[in-house]
Amino acid sequence: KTLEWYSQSDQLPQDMDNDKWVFIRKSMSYVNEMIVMKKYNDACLLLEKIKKYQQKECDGLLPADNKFKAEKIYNQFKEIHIMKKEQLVEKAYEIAKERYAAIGVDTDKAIADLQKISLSLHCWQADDVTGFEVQAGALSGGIQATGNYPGKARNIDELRADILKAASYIPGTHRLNLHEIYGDFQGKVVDRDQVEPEHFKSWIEWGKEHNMKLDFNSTSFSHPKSGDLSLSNPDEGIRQFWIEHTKRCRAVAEEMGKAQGDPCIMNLWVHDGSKDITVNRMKYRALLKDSLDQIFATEYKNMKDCIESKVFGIGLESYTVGSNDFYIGYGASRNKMVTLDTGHFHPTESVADKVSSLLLYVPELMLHVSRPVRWDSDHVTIMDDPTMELFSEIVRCGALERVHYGLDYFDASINRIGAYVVGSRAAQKCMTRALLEPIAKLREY
Ligand code: RNT
Ligand code: ZN
Repeated sequence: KTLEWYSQSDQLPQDMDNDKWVFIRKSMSYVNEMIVMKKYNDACLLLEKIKKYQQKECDGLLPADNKFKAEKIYNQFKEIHIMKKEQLVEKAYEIAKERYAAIGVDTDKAIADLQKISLSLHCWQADDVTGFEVQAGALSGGIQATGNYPGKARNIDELRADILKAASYIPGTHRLNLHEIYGDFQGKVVDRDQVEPEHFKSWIEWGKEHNMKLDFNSTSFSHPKSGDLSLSNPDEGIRQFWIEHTKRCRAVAEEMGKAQGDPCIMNLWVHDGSKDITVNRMKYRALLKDSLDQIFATEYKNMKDCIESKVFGIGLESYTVGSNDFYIGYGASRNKMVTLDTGHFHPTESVADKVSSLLLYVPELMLHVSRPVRWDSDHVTIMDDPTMELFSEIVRCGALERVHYGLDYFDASINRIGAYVVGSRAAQKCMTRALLEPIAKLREY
């Protein structure tokens, strides 16, 4: 059996009898009229009659009662849609809170913990790691930003504007991670061994004004003296040049930390390595170790050092002086913070697994959250398994406050401000998920 269903505006069959025709054409208009006249009782009575009529005419083919109920519930749902977005979020949150509480997770605490986490936004996504040196050369040191999407920041003002724009889309309070080549050099040639805190004065002021604390990095790449070896260079003149540079960078970081009343974290990564096989692995590492000891001889109160290893760079594939083993040994023996760049390990190596081991031997960890695709390609961070696992491990280790959360990627093929926003929010989502894990419950099993 089939049922033909006509609405008021449908073309009705020629042979339909008159009563039915009048009913279909007019009944809903009467209902409307009564509603307009505020005769709600009459409208209800009429609707009741329509229902009876439909039941009589349809010969048992009306949809089942619970289908009607379902539709009514669905309609309420539509009302919810019109509710203010905020109310909707709050309602959903209340429901989630109850469900999480049932498995021992305090969602209010998770949110409070998340609020405390500042990301250190890397300044170099805005301009493909170019910086503001007057004498700037091409990007070197085995790293590459590929793509030519329009909108690359061309100067300090554009870069600052981009960072602020990005930050406006990222909930929370965040830090800015500067590289030495991003100094405010005022059109002057300032070589790397000449850098002074004054070149970062305007950054310090800018940071204060915008409530962004600063972190810092020495810059070994994109310089005529970079070559393949900087702090491990057997040429004593070149090695001392980079030692001087790095010492001065620590002094800059100290000033930043002092001005912001919070330690400035200074990362030390050098690209040193060789394209082909070397028989001098020990020699270069001994030189790097000695350089680091010279650099770190001065103790500072307002800055903290961290050291970053790597597997290989482009053009430096066969040997990396600052390998993972090298810096773990150095960090553990000198009580230095170690930087874990998620792109600096073998593709199937779990960075998450390193957190607990390292935290037993080094004071703190710095993260360079990135997304390697086949190599250290520095794609924008997304909410993927390795990143989720990394953040989960930090939470499971109870180490939220012993970790600093830097980002490190540079994708020039997409909107650069979007890259900051997507990567930062993805990192925050990974952290949210990590904070919501029912750890106590899982540990019962
Ligand atoms: C390079 C390192 C390093 C750089 C920045 C620009 O492989 O990850 O941290 O990305 O210093
Ligand atoms: Zn890095």
